[in-house]
Amino acid sequence: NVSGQEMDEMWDNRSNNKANKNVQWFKDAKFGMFIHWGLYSKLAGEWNGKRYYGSGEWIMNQAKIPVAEYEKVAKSFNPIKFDAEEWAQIAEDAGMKYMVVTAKHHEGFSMFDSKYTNFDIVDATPYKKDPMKSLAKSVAKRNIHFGFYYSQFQDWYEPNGGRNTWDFKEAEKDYQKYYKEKAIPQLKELMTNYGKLGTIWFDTPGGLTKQETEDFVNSLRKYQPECLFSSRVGHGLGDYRDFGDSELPPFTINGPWESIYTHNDSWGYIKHDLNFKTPKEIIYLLANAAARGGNLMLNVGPDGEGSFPAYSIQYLREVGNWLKINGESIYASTAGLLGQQPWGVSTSKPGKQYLHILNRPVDGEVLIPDFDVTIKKVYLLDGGKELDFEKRGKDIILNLPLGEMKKSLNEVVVLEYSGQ
Ligand code: JFZ
Repeated sequence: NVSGQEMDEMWDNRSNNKANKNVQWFKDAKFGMFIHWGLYSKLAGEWNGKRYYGSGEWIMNQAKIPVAEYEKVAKSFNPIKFDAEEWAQIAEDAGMKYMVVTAKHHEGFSMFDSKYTNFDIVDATPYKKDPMKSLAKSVAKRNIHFGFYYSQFQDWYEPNGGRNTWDFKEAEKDYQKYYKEKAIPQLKELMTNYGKLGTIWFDTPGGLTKQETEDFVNSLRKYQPECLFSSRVGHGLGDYRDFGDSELPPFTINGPWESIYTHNDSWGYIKHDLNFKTPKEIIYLLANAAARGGNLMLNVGPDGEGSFPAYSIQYLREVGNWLKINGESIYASTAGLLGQQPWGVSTSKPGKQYLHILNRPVDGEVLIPDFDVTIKKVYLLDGGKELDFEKRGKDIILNLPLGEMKKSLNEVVVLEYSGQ
Protein backbone atom coordinates (compact mmCIF):
# COMPACT_ATOMS: atom_id res chain seq x y z
CA ASN A 1 0.00 0.00 0.00
CA VAL A 2 1.40 3.40 -0.98
CA SER A 3 0.69 6.44 1.15
CA GLY A 4 -0.77 9.65 -0.23
CA GLN A 5 2.59 11.30 -0.01
CA GLU A 6 4.37 8.48 -1.83
CA MET A 7 1.72 8.60 -4.50
CA ASP A 8 2.31 12.34 -4.79
CA GLU A 9 6.04 11.85 -5.17
CA MET A 10 5.47 9.16 -7.75
CA TRP A 11 3.44 11.60 -9.76
CA ASP A 12 5.91 14.39 -9.25
CA ASN A 13 8.25 12.32 -11.36
CA ARG A 14 5.76 12.36 -14.17
CA SER A 15 4.79 15.99 -13.96
CA ASN A 16 6.89 18.88 -12.76
CA ASN A 17 3.92 20.30 -10.88
CA LYS A 18 5.50 23.73 -11.23
CA ALA A 19 2.30 25.66 -11.14
CA ASN A 20 1.47 27.09 -14.53
CA LYS A 21 -0.17 30.32 -13.48
CA ASN A 22 -3.04 29.65 -15.81
CA VAL A 23 -3.99 26.31 -14.32
CA GLN A 24 -6.83 27.54 -12.11
CA TRP A 25 -9.49 27.20 -14.80
CA PHE A 26 -8.46 23.58 -15.17
CA LYS A 27 -8.66 22.91 -11.44
CA ASP A 28 -12.11 24.47 -11.26
CA ALA A 29 -13.46 22.80 -14.39
CA LYS A 30 -13.80 19.27 -12.96
CA PHE A 31 -15.58 17.80 -15.97
CA GLY A 32 -14.32 17.69 -19.53
CA MET A 33 -15.12 15.96 -22.80
CA PHE A 34 -12.51 13.92 -24.62
CA ILE A 35 -13.27 13.09 -28.25
CA HIS A 36 -11.50 10.43 -30.30
CA TRP A 37 -12.36 10.90 -33.94
CA GLY A 38 -10.43 9.84 -37.01
CA LEU A 39 -10.39 7.39 -39.90
CA TYR A 40 -10.66 4.56 -37.36
CA SER A 41 -14.14 5.92 -36.50
CA LYS A 42 -15.24 4.96 -39.98
CA LEU A 43 -13.75 1.46 -39.69
CA ALA A 44 -15.71 1.17 -36.44
CA GLY A 45 -13.82 -1.86 -35.17
CA GLU A 46 -13.97 -3.95 -38.33
CA TRP A 47 -11.40 -4.70 -41.04
CA ASN A 48 -11.86 -7.19 -43.91
CA GLY A 49 -14.92 -8.64 -42.22
CA LYS A 50 -13.12 -9.30 -38.95
CA ARG A 51 -14.18 -7.64 -35.73
CA TYR A 52 -11.63 -6.10 -33.41
CA TYR A 53 -12.21 -5.27 -29.77
CA GLY A 54 -10.50 -2.99 -27.32
CA SER A 55 -9.43 0.39 -28.60
CA GLY A 56 -10.96 1.15 -31.97
CA GLU A 57 -8.35 3.82 -32.73
CA TRP A 58 -5.69 1.07 -32.69
CA ILE A 59 -7.19 -0.95 -35.55
CA MET A 60 -4.46 -0.03 -38.05
CA ASN A 61 -1.95 -1.53 -35.61
CA GLN A 62 -4.13 -4.47 -34.53
CA ALA A 63 -4.78 -5.56 -38.12
CA LYS A 64 -1.32 -4.40 -39.30
CA ILE A 65 -2.96 -2.49 -42.13
CA PRO A 66 -0.34 -1.25 -44.58
CA VAL A 67 -0.20 2.50 -45.12
CA ALA A 68 -1.16 2.05 -48.77
CA GLU A 69 -4.37 0.27 -47.74
CA TYR A 70 -5.15 2.61 -44.86
CA GLU A 71 -4.89 5.62 -47.19
CA LYS A 72 -7.91 4.30 -49.06
CA VAL A 73 -10.08 4.71 -45.95
CA ALA A 74 -9.64 8.47 -46.30
CA LYS A 75 -11.12 8.37 -49.81
CA SER A 76 -14.49 7.38 -48.38
CA PHE A 77 -14.33 9.36 -45.14
CA ASN A 78 -17.18 11.82 -45.44
CA PRO A 79 -18.63 12.89 -42.10
CA ILE A 80 -21.61 14.77 -43.51
CA LYS A 81 -23.49 14.60 -40.21
CA PHE A 82 -20.77 16.48 -38.34
CA ASP A 83 -22.29 19.56 -36.74
CA ALA A 84 -19.95 21.66 -34.62
CA GLU A 85 -22.83 23.46 -32.92
CA GLU A 86 -24.43 20.16 -31.95
CA TRP A 87 -21.19 18.73 -30.54
CA ALA A 88 -20.52 21.86 -28.52
CA GLN A 89 -24.12 21.90 -27.31
CA ILE A 90 -23.90 18.28 -26.14
CA ALA A 91 -20.81 19.18 -24.13
CA GLU A 92 -22.48 22.26 -22.66
CA ASP A 93 -25.67 20.38 -21.80
CA ALA A 94 -23.57 17.70 -20.11
CA GLY A 95 -22.07 20.40 -17.88
CA MET A 96 -18.60 19.93 -19.33
CA LYS A 97 -16.17 22.84 -19.03
CA TYR A 98 -13.47 21.75 -21.47
CA MET A 99 -13.14 19.68 -24.60
CA VAL A 100 -10.12 17.89 -26.04
CA VAL A 101 -10.44 16.48 -29.55
CA THR A 102 -8.01 14.32 -31.52
CA ALA A 103 -6.28 16.50 -34.11
CA LYS A 104 -4.02 13.59 -35.06
CA HIS A 105 -3.99 10.18 -33.42
CA HIS A 106 -1.42 7.38 -33.84
CA GLU A 107 -2.85 6.52 -37.28
CA GLY A 108 -1.16 9.72 -38.50
CA PHE A 109 -4.23 11.22 -40.16
CA SER A 110 -4.76 14.94 -39.58
CA MET A 111 -8.34 15.85 -38.79
CA PHE A 112 -7.50 19.47 -39.59
CA ASP A 113 -6.18 21.38 -42.57
CA SER A 114 -2.41 21.05 -42.57
CA LYS A 115 0.13 22.44 -44.98
CA TYR A 116 2.65 19.79 -43.97
CA THR A 117 0.85 16.71 -45.23
CA ASN A 118 -1.70 15.67 -47.81
CA PHE A 119 -2.96 12.96 -45.50
CA ASP A 120 -5.48 15.29 -43.90
CA ILE A 121 -9.23 15.74 -43.94
CA VAL A 122 -9.18 18.61 -46.44
CA ASP A 123 -6.78 17.11 -48.99
CA ALA A 124 -7.48 13.39 -48.74
CA THR A 125 -11.24 13.03 -48.22
CA PRO A 126 -14.41 13.90 -50.14
CA TYR A 127 -15.44 16.02 -47.14
CA LYS A 128 -12.79 18.65 -47.98
CA LYS A 129 -13.53 20.87 -44.97
CA ASP A 130 -11.71 21.47 -41.69
CA PRO A 131 -14.13 20.45 -38.89
CA MET A 132 -11.77 21.76 -36.22
CA LYS A 133 -12.28 25.34 -37.38
CA SER A 134 -16.00 25.36 -36.68
CA LEU A 135 -15.67 23.19 -33.59
CA ALA A 136 -13.14 25.54 -31.99
CA LYS A 137 -15.54 28.44 -32.59
CA SER A 138 -18.68 26.69 -31.36
CA VAL A 139 -16.94 25.52 -28.21
CA ALA A 140 -15.34 28.89 -27.40
CA LYS A 141 -18.69 30.62 -27.87
CA ARG A 142 -20.05 28.56 -24.98
CA ASN A 143 -17.16 29.45 -22.68
CA ILE A 144 -15.86 25.92 -22.78
CA HIS A 145 -12.07 25.60 -22.98
CA PHE A 146 -10.98 23.99 -26.22
CA GLY A 147 -7.96 21.78 -26.71
CA PHE A 148 -6.32 19.33 -29.07
CA TYR A 149 -5.06 15.81 -28.53
CA TYR A 150 -1.91 15.36 -30.62
CA SER A 151 0.08 12.12 -30.89
CA GLN A 152 3.53 13.67 -30.99
CA PHE A 153 5.59 10.50 -31.28
CA GLN A 154 3.50 7.65 -32.62
CA ASP A 155 2.64 8.28 -36.24
CA TRP A 156 2.05 5.05 -38.10
CA TYR A 157 1.69 6.79 -41.44
CA GLU A 158 5.15 8.33 -41.57
CA PRO A 159 8.31 6.33 -42.35
CA ASN A 160 10.05 8.29 -39.58
CA GLY A 161 7.15 8.33 -37.12
CA GLY A 162 6.99 6.14 -34.03
CA ARG A 163 5.85 2.52 -33.86
CA ASN A 164 4.83 1.40 -37.34
CA THR A 165 6.95 -1.74 -37.60
CA TRP A 166 4.85 -3.48 -40.26
CA ASP A 167 5.66 -1.02 -43.05
CA PHE A 168 8.91 0.52 -41.88
CA LYS A 169 12.15 -0.66 -40.29
CA GLU A 170 12.86 0.69 -36.84
CA ALA A 171 16.60 0.96 -37.60
CA GLU A 172 15.92 3.26 -40.56
CA LYS A 173 13.81 5.76 -38.65
CA ASP A 174 14.93 9.31 -38.12
CA TYR A 175 12.74 10.65 -35.33
CA GLN A 176 14.41 14.06 -35.38
CA LYS A 177 13.37 14.46 -38.98
CA TYR A 178 9.80 13.45 -38.19
CA TYR A 179 9.54 15.94 -35.31
CA LYS A 180 11.10 18.68 -37.40
CA GLU A 181 9.05 18.12 -40.54
CA LYS A 182 5.68 17.09 -39.14
CA ALA A 183 5.01 17.17 -35.41
CA ILE A 184 6.45 20.60 -34.64
CA PRO A 185 5.06 22.44 -37.69
CA GLN A 186 1.65 20.83 -37.17
CA LEU A 187 1.60 21.77 -33.51
CA LYS A 188 2.38 25.32 -34.55
CA GLU A 189 -0.57 25.21 -36.93
CA LEU A 190 -2.83 23.98 -34.15
CA MET A 191 -1.58 26.63 -31.77
CA THR A 192 -1.95 29.51 -34.21
CA ASN A 193 -4.97 28.75 -36.41
CA TYR A 194 -7.73 27.83 -33.94
CA GLY A 195 -7.90 30.64 -31.44
CA LYS A 196 -7.08 30.37 -27.78
CA LEU A 197 -6.42 26.81 -26.63
CA GLY A 198 -6.95 25.58 -23.09
CA THR A 199 -4.66 22.60 -23.49
CA ILE A 200 -2.66 20.40 -25.79
CA TRP A 201 -3.09 16.81 -24.78
CA PHE A 202 0.16 15.11 -25.73
CA ASP A 203 0.31 11.34 -25.69
CA THR A 204 3.00 8.71 -25.20
CA PRO A 205 6.37 10.46 -25.47
CA GLY A 206 9.23 8.94 -27.44
CA GLY A 207 12.16 9.52 -29.74
CA LEU A 208 13.54 12.54 -27.85
CA THR A 209 15.99 12.94 -24.98
CA LYS A 210 15.04 15.02 -21.95
CA GLN A 211 16.90 18.02 -23.35
CA GLU A 212 15.27 17.60 -26.74
CA THR A 213 11.86 17.33 -25.09
CA GLU A 214 12.57 20.55 -23.21
CA ASP A 215 13.52 22.31 -26.42
CA PHE A 216 10.42 20.91 -28.09
CA VAL A 217 8.17 22.12 -25.28
CA ASN A 218 9.83 25.55 -25.10
CA SER A 219 9.60 26.06 -28.84
CA LEU A 220 5.82 25.55 -28.56
CA ARG A 221 5.17 27.51 -25.37
CA LYS A 222 5.82 30.78 -27.17
CA TYR A 223 2.79 30.45 -29.43
CA GLN A 224 0.38 30.35 -26.49
CA PRO A 225 2.10 30.75 -23.12
CA GLU A 226 -1.18 30.17 -21.28
CA CYS A 227 -2.01 26.88 -22.98
CA LEU A 228 -1.57 23.90 -20.64
CA PHE A 229 0.32 20.78 -21.70
CA SER A 230 -0.63 17.31 -20.46
CA SER A 231 1.91 15.25 -18.51
CA ARG A 232 2.38 12.78 -21.35
CA VAL A 233 4.49 15.35 -23.15
CA GLY A 234 7.11 13.50 -21.12
CA HIS A 235 10.08 14.10 -18.82
CA GLY A 236 7.97 15.84 -16.21
CA LEU A 237 7.32 18.84 -18.44
CA GLY A 238 3.53 18.87 -18.35
CA ASP A 239 1.27 21.22 -16.40
CA TYR A 240 -1.13 18.66 -14.99
CA ARG A 241 -1.04 14.96 -14.32
CA ASP A 242 -3.00 12.36 -16.15
CA PHE A 243 -4.17 9.12 -14.70
CA GLY A 244 -4.83 6.33 -17.13
CA ASP A 245 -8.09 4.69 -18.01
CA SER A 246 -9.83 3.08 -15.03
CA GLU A 247 -7.31 4.66 -12.74
CA LEU A 248 -8.79 6.93 -10.12
CA PRO A 249 -6.13 7.69 -7.54
CA PRO A 250 -7.22 6.08 -4.26
CA PHE A 251 -6.79 9.26 -2.23
CA THR A 252 -6.37 13.01 -2.45
CA ILE A 253 -3.64 14.12 -4.84
CA ASN A 254 -2.33 17.65 -4.67
CA GLY A 255 -1.80 19.74 -7.74
CA PRO A 256 -3.83 19.70 -10.94
CA TRP A 257 -4.76 16.30 -12.32
CA GLU A 258 -7.41 14.48 -14.31
CA SER A 259 -8.62 10.95 -14.70
CA ILE A 260 -9.54 9.89 -18.19
CA TYR A 261 -12.29 7.38 -18.84
CA THR A 262 -14.14 6.48 -21.95
CA HIS A 263 -17.91 6.15 -22.18
CA ASN A 264 -17.91 2.57 -23.44
CA ASP A 265 -14.77 0.40 -23.59
CA SER A 266 -13.10 2.03 -26.58
CA TRP A 267 -11.78 5.55 -27.21
CA GLY A 268 -12.52 5.46 -30.94
CA TYR A 269 -15.98 4.42 -32.18
CA ILE A 270 -16.63 0.68 -32.34
CA LYS A 271 -20.06 -0.27 -33.58
CA HIS A 272 -20.21 -3.52 -31.57
CA ASP A 273 -19.24 -1.94 -28.25
CA LEU A 274 -22.40 -0.99 -26.38
CA ASN A 275 -20.99 -1.15 -22.87
CA PHE A 276 -21.83 2.46 -22.04
CA LYS A 277 -21.50 3.73 -18.50
CA THR A 278 -24.82 4.82 -17.04
CA PRO A 279 -25.41 8.36 -15.76
CA LYS A 280 -25.09 7.00 -12.22
CA GLU A 281 -21.70 5.45 -13.00
CA ILE A 282 -20.48 8.67 -14.60
CA ILE A 283 -21.60 10.74 -11.60
CA TYR A 284 -19.86 8.22 -9.35
CA LEU A 285 -16.58 8.78 -11.24
CA LEU A 286 -17.04 12.54 -11.30
CA ALA A 287 -17.78 12.74 -7.56
CA ASN A 288 -14.83 10.51 -6.72
CA ALA A 289 -12.44 12.49 -8.90
CA ALA A 290 -13.62 15.80 -7.39
CA ALA A 291 -13.47 14.35 -3.87
CA ARG A 292 -9.78 13.59 -4.41
CA GLY A 293 -9.08 17.00 -5.92
CA GLY A 294 -9.12 16.22 -9.62
CA ASN A 295 -11.07 16.24 -12.86
CA LEU A 296 -12.86 13.66 -14.92
CA MET A 297 -12.38 13.89 -18.67
CA LEU A 298 -14.88 11.52 -20.22
CA ASN A 299 -14.35 10.33 -23.77
CA VAL A 300 -16.96 9.91 -26.46
CA GLY A 301 -16.35 8.34 -29.84
CA PRO A 302 -18.37 9.86 -32.70
CA ASP A 303 -18.83 7.60 -35.72
CA GLY A 304 -17.43 8.03 -39.22
CA GLU A 305 -20.36 10.21 -40.26
CA GLY A 306 -19.81 12.57 -37.37
CA SER A 307 -22.65 11.47 -35.09
CA PHE A 308 -22.32 10.79 -31.39
CA PRO A 309 -23.60 7.41 -30.21
CA ALA A 310 -27.23 7.80 -29.12
CA TYR A 311 -26.40 6.42 -25.67
CA SER A 312 -23.73 9.06 -25.19
CA ILE A 313 -26.15 11.85 -26.09
CA GLN A 314 -28.82 10.53 -23.74
CA TYR A 315 -26.63 9.63 -20.77
CA LEU A 316 -24.59 12.81 -20.95
CA ARG A 317 -27.75 14.88 -20.92
CA GLU A 318 -28.86 13.10 -17.75
CA VAL A 319 -25.51 13.83 -16.11
CA GLY A 320 -25.94 17.46 -17.17
CA ASN A 321 -29.40 17.59 -15.59
CA TRP A 322 -27.93 16.28 -12.35
CA LEU A 323 -25.18 18.92 -12.52
CA LYS A 324 -27.71 21.72 -13.07
CA ILE A 325 -28.98 20.97 -9.58
CA ASN A 326 -25.85 19.63 -7.92
CA GLY A 327 -23.07 21.43 -9.79
CA GLU A 328 -22.33 23.63 -6.79
CA SER A 329 -20.85 20.54 -5.11
CA ILE A 330 -18.54 19.82 -8.06
CA TYR A 331 -17.36 22.92 -9.94
CA ALA A 332 -14.58 24.88 -8.26
CA SER A 333 -14.68 22.53 -5.30
CA THR A 334 -11.57 21.14 -3.66
CA ALA A 335 -10.81 17.71 -2.21
CA GLY A 336 -13.14 16.51 0.53
CA LEU A 337 -12.06 16.43 4.17
CA LEU A 338 -13.92 13.26 5.11
CA GLY A 339 -12.09 10.60 3.12
CA GLN A 340 -13.72 7.51 1.70
CA GLN A 341 -16.77 6.55 3.76
CA PRO A 342 -19.20 3.63 3.45
CA TRP A 343 -21.85 6.06 2.19
CA GLY A 344 -19.59 7.88 -0.30
CA VAL A 345 -17.20 10.81 -0.49
CA SER A 346 -17.18 14.56 0.08
CA THR A 347 -16.04 17.70 -1.71
CA SER A 348 -15.18 21.04 -0.09
CA LYS A 349 -15.83 24.74 -0.30
CA PRO A 350 -15.05 27.17 2.50
CA GLY A 351 -17.26 26.27 5.49
CA LYS A 352 -18.98 23.49 3.60
CA GLN A 353 -18.68 19.78 3.02
CA TYR A 354 -20.77 18.32 0.23
CA LEU A 355 -21.57 14.71 1.02
CA HIS A 356 -22.05 12.64 -2.11
CA ILE A 357 -24.29 9.80 -1.03
CA LEU A 358 -23.09 7.16 -3.49
CA ASN A 359 -24.36 4.21 -1.46
CA ARG A 360 -27.48 4.96 0.55
CA PRO A 361 -27.33 3.35 3.99
CA VAL A 362 -30.37 1.06 4.37
CA ASP A 363 -31.42 2.69 7.64
CA GLY A 364 -30.72 6.19 6.33
CA GLU A 365 -28.08 6.81 8.96
CA VAL A 366 -24.95 8.57 7.71
CA LEU A 367 -21.97 8.53 10.05
CA ILE A 368 -19.30 11.20 9.71
CA PRO A 369 -16.51 10.07 12.00
CA ASP A 370 -14.08 12.41 13.68
CA PHE A 371 -15.22 15.70 12.22
CA ASP A 372 -15.25 17.99 15.22
CA VAL A 373 -16.94 21.15 14.00
CA THR A 374 -19.84 23.36 14.94
CA ILE A 375 -22.61 22.58 12.54
CA LYS A 376 -24.74 25.44 11.33
CA LYS A 377 -27.06 23.69 8.96
CA VAL A 378 -27.51 20.39 7.15
CA TYR A 379 -29.66 20.16 4.02
CA LEU A 380 -30.23 18.38 0.73
CA LEU A 381 -28.67 20.34 -2.14
CA ASP A 382 -31.63 19.41 -4.33
CA GLY A 383 -34.60 21.28 -2.88
CA GLY A 384 -32.95 22.52 0.30
CA LYS A 385 -34.80 20.31 2.79
CA GLU A 386 -33.10 20.50 6.18
CA LEU A 387 -32.01 17.24 7.79
CA ASP A 388 -31.84 16.17 11.43
CA PHE A 389 -28.40 15.60 12.83
CA GLU A 390 -26.84 14.63 16.09
CA LYS A 391 -23.33 15.01 17.52
CA ARG A 392 -21.84 12.06 19.36
CA GLY A 393 -18.46 13.08 20.67
CA LYS A 394 -16.43 14.02 17.61
CA ASP A 395 -18.77 12.16 15.28
CA ILE A 396 -21.78 13.49 13.43
CA ILE A 397 -24.83 11.38 12.62
CA LEU A 398 -27.33 12.41 9.95
CA ASN A 399 -30.64 10.89 9.05
CA LEU A 400 -31.56 10.82 5.40
CA PRO A 401 -35.29 11.10 4.65
CA LEU A 402 -35.19 7.86 2.66
CA GLY A 403 -38.92 7.84 2.01
CA GLU A 404 -38.59 11.13 0.18
CA MET A 405 -35.45 10.19 -1.76
CA LYS A 406 -36.81 8.35 -4.72
CA LYS A 407 -34.43 9.56 -7.36
CA SER A 408 -32.11 7.03 -8.90
CA LEU A 409 -29.11 9.36 -9.03
CA ASN A 410 -27.12 10.13 -5.93
CA GLU A 411 -28.09 13.04 -3.72
CA VAL A 412 -25.81 15.58 -2.20
CA VAL A 413 -26.12 16.65 1.44
CA VAL A 414 -24.61 20.00 2.38
CA LEU A 415 -22.98 20.37 5.76
CA GLU A 416 -22.46 24.00 6.72
CA TYR A 417 -20.12 24.42 9.65
CA SER A 418 -17.63 26.60 11.43
CA GLY A 419 -14.58 25.86 13.51
CA GLN A 420 -12.25 23.64 11.55
C1 JFZ B 1 -3.23 6.30 -25.17
C2 JFZ B 1 -3.53 5.94 -26.62
O1 JFZ B 1 -2.65 4.93 -27.07
C3 JFZ B 1 -4.96 5.48 -26.75
O2 JFZ B 1 -5.25 5.16 -28.07
C4 JFZ B 1 -5.87 6.60 -26.27
O3 JFZ B 1 -5.72 7.74 -27.09
C5 JFZ B 1 -5.54 6.94 -24.82
C6 JFZ B 1 -6.34 8.11 -24.32
O4 JFZ B 1 -4.16 7.26 -24.68
O5 JFZ B 1 -3.26 5.14 -24.41
C7 JFZ B 1 -2.80 5.17 -23.15
C8 JFZ B 1 -1.55 5.62 -22.85
C9 JFZ B 1 -1.11 5.62 -21.52
C10 JFZ B 1 -1.94 5.15 -20.52
C11 JFZ B 1 -3.20 4.69 -20.82
C12 JFZ B 1 -3.63 4.70 -22.14
N1 JFZ B 1 -1.50 5.16 -19.19
O6 JFZ B 1 -0.41 5.69 -18.88
O7 JFZ B 1 -2.19 4.65 -18.29
